[in-house]
Amino acid sequence: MITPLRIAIQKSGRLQEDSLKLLKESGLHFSNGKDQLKTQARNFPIELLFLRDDDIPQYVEDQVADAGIVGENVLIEKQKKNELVKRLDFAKCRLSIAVPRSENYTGISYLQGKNIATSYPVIVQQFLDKHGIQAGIHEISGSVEIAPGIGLADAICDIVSTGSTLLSNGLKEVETVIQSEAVLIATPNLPSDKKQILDKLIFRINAVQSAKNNKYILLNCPNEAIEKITSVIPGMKSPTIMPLSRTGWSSLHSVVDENDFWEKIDLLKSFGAEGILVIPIEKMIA
Ligand code: PRT
Ligand code: ZN
Repeated sequence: MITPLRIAIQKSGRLQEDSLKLLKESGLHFSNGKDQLKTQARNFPIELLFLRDDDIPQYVEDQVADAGIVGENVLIEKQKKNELVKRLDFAKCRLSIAVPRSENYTGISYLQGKNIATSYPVIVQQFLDKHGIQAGIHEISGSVEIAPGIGLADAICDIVSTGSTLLSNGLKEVETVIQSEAVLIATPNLPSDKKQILDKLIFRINAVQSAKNNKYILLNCPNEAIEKITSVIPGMKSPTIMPLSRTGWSSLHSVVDENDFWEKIDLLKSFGAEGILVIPIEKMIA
């Protein structure tokens, strides 16, 4: 029997839903009943452990879990023996320093001798050291944003996404310390049977991610425009061209990167493309 690869994901919170969604899109079927501590995929040798995100790096270091999904902020803060295997493109945020809006912040030297409240003392210390600043770090585990208001600290360092939490607490963001997103981590030097399972999973995640970043495009064009259009949307190898029943016209199928999609559409229209259809792709393997 194959020993399953054990992956730790967040039990509840901001990472849980997207972690499960990614694994499901990668073709794993499992039941995830509420309050379960672990579950086994029905069609793939993977077992999921549901844990608090802060504990995942330690479990991975101890090899109780072989891999895990955490925010990069937690990975860096915990300083465990974890390998960053893959960035996962969700739960994007940044860890930033913020000060009361009324303060005249002139630059990083403002922080010299000040007190900073944070749940990320290691990352903050690294940041201060890098800039040669001496400041006090006051570690608190939650509601960091209220610290300046109650006189606990002069500044805070916390996760920012939209910025509305800072705004509603009378704070302004003054320095970005790190950018973060969800990451897949693993124990370094996994045994080869488990490494093989992890590699298969990574292959599938890559297919899911490429599909998200690309669209399938179909259009009609006069035959003389095929060459120009192909140079704009070359696709994976080359576009598929099929003749239309109307003489002198073809249907061209290709793949286009989501990011430069609108810009390319304008160009394609200027070359004479018509009847452009753009369709989502579910999985994409180059
Ligand atoms: O219970 P457990 O310990 O597992 O969860 P947790 O409460 O520690 O973590 P959780 O679920 O809040 O966040 C998990 C991970 O999501 C974090 O480690 C980040 O990597 C990522 N993430 C992404 C965020 C946010 N966005 C985010 N906006 N984590 C927290 N926030 C909070 C932030 O702390 C602040 O209070 O949201 C507020 C700021 O949001 P804006 O939109 O107002 O700027
Ligand atoms: Zn946590």
